[in-house]
Amino acid sequence: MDVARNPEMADAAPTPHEPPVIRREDYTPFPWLVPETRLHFDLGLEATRVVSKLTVARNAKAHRVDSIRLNGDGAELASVKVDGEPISDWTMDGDDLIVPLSGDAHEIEIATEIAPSANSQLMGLYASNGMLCTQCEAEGFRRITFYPDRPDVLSTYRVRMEGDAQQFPILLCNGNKETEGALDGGRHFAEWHDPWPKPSYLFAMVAGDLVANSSTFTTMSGRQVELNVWVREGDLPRTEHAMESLKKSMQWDEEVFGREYDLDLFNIVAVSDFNMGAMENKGLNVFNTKYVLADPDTATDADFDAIEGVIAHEYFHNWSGNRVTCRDWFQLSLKEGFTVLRDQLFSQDMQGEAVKRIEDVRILRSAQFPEDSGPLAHPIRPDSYREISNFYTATVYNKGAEVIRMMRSMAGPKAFRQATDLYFDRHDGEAATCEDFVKAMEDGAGLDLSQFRLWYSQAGTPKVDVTLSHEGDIATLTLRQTVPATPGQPAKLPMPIPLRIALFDREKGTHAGEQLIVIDRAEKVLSFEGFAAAPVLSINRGYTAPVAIERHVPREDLVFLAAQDDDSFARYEAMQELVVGHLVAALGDGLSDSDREAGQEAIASAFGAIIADEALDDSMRGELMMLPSQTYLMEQMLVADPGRIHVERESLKAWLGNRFLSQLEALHDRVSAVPYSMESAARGARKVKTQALVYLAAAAPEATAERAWDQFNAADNMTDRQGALMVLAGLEGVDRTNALLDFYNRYQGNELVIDKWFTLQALSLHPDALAHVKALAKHKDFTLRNPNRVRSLYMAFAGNPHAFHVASGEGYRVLADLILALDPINPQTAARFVPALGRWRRMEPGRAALMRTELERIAAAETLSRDTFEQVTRSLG
Ligand code: B3K
Ligand code: ZN
Repeated sequence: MDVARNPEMADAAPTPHEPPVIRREDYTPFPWLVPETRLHFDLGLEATRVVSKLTVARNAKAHRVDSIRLNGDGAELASVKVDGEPISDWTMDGDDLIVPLSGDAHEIEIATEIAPSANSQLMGLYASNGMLCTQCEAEGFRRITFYPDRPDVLSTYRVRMEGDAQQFPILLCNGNKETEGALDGGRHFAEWHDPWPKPSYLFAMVAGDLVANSSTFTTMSGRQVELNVWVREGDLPRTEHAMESLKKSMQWDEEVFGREYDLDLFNIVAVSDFNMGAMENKGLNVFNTKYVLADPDTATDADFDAIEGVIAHEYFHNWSGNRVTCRDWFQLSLKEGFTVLRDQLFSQDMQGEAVKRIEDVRILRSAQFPEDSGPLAHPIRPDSYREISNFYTATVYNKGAEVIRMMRSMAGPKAFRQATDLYFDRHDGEAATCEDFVKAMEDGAGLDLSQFRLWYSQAGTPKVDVTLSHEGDIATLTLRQTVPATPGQPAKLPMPIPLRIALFDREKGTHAGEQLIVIDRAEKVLSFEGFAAAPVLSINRGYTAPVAIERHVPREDLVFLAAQDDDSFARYEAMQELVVGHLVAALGDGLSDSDREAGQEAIASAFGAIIADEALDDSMRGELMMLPSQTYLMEQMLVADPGRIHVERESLKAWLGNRFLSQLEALHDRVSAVPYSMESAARGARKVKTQALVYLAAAAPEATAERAWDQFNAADNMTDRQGALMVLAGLEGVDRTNALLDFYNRYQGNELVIDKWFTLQALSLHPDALAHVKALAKHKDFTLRNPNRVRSLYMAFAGNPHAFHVASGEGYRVLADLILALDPINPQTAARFVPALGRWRRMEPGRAALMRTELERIAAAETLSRDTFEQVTRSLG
């Protein structure tokens, strides 16, 4: 919906009409039940006609109203009938259709016409590469027909699709196909029935020229399920990994959560134009091609893992989301937080627990922490919104998963499983709330979560201040928590924070076992006897709580933990802290030469141990070698100067590269000799290969350009090729140009790989990265119509501090121009770029002012979508 300025206010300051605020506390049940929905589609790319028939009956649990509100958004209304008779006393309230109803049960028939080809928002029914597909979550169904488009209205759907048999040979919908057949004039039809009542956001339909990778899965009760991964013809050879991932997910959900699939058919369709990763529509998941298509030549190891994770996520929604859905959109984390946790646990089992945990925490810190400390901070269960699409956030998803993970840590896996069983039993077929989930956790796992519920209502990343003192044979641990103020929430209460800890004997290098402590007050003091010497504290092992730990310990303790903690996460964490502590000190008041040297030497000692440790597998070595991201470093500082952070971080990289030049070269040589396979050892080798190259490039750019060029040419897989190109893209010289050209020519026409080509340049360390981004925006392959392409260039750019944050403010201008140009085309995707500018308060004053100026320029635009309006006003607020 576009928000136009009120013409009567022409003389006053231009204030766009404000879209209304929707509040959680205003929830009321819908006055009507809709037991059955029948839809008839006459499909066409330019025009599709829709007839919907709803049986409705009064909801005894709601107030009586003598009309029904059917939400709409842009569909052209052709006719309205009630109980078979055309009526004319319907009215419009904004976009909604109000139909008067006096009896207790009726049949409503609505005819609409929509234009899929003109739908650039990619919400509702739209065209992509000549096929038709849908995206209805959160409020897209109302763009197809007028309907009670809210998640607490559950209905069973019968759908008839009719269309040209040549243009749309494959007709897919939710549930099971009941009949199909030919019609006159080269047309055909299919009729689908989904026996499971569902809200409209889970409706899906696809019509197009597709081919399938087909297989079967037999469930634990012996049901044979037909599985299909539908793609465009040329893409079929790249679907096997998706199919295998689906089967593994189905098996795992039975084994670990006792959840069985409930239809005879499970379809996945890959589409190129998609606003996000994928969508869990009942029995018909629609996926971004990025999360389906893979082979070693075109997808990296990380791509393979992401596909496995997203396929699992969408499949797991069949229970956590579809069988038990959300009462209203404020409860989004009920399905998303829980499903993210489920996909994380699955991937831990598939790929290895330690590395997956590190990766998930890295995502939390780089995406969620900045959100939680900025103007867009919100609790995992928000209290209000203007546009729900803006709340599919790292907070709702990733922090939501962490909150459930904490309950699991406190309960233990067995009791947690009892609680999830109870939750599914109790709420199957219902639209539930976060409170229902917590209650099931309490009843099923025997926990008292009264105070823990604060995690659902309070925003902000808690900080835990840790001090360990030692006297006699007693070690005393003092833990103090504070939850920072966030917009609308100035004062906070202490929350229960579960932390797994261990105390190491620093001489022996061992500990007497770990324990879980829960800080449930502002301050907690714990004493531990039997320590003749001060122990080394390992805390938040496995990252049991999504908090920021601030510990006051000697640097040698961090070196000790980085070199030998038996908890892999804690080892990684110690290394990160060592580096963060050093860089933050250097960026503060500066370091004396001796302090700088001491800091660097401590890092070198841990880094040296990591590259030499033969007991470490390469996959973990690769993780431990990674420096904290610049975004995370910015987050550690009250006021950040991105230019200085970049210089300090790069110089530490170069220093380490120089210091360990020969070891890193030897390491690169060793892992380069490992042949390609998907085995974990070979994957680890590839990770280390590019990591080694990164340090070498910082230390010795010219020699490394040659090494990277060799890696690029020798590569028989995308991981090595992309790794080498990433390094080359940051260097000057002919190898850079040649590699970029070679890569482009080799993969021209492969959308997903060309996306990588855009990303590598936008993310590069090259001093002219900003100029490259501007040039790439004019490249013939660039388009604002495809969200993957837009993100491949501009998300990468916004995540590249040295390009985005150039002191002149030009980077901010480039991003604001993009937002303004994209907003009228695809508001949901446009609004996703606003948070990058919203960080202005945490920047040094010069950049802060420039960022604000750009936000104000966007706010002053003639028309703005509800999505962008909300993000910009909150960011300025
Ligand atoms: N549930 C969808 C997300 C829909 C986003 C709508 N703006 C994908 C997922 O989380 O599985
Ligand atoms: Zn999800």
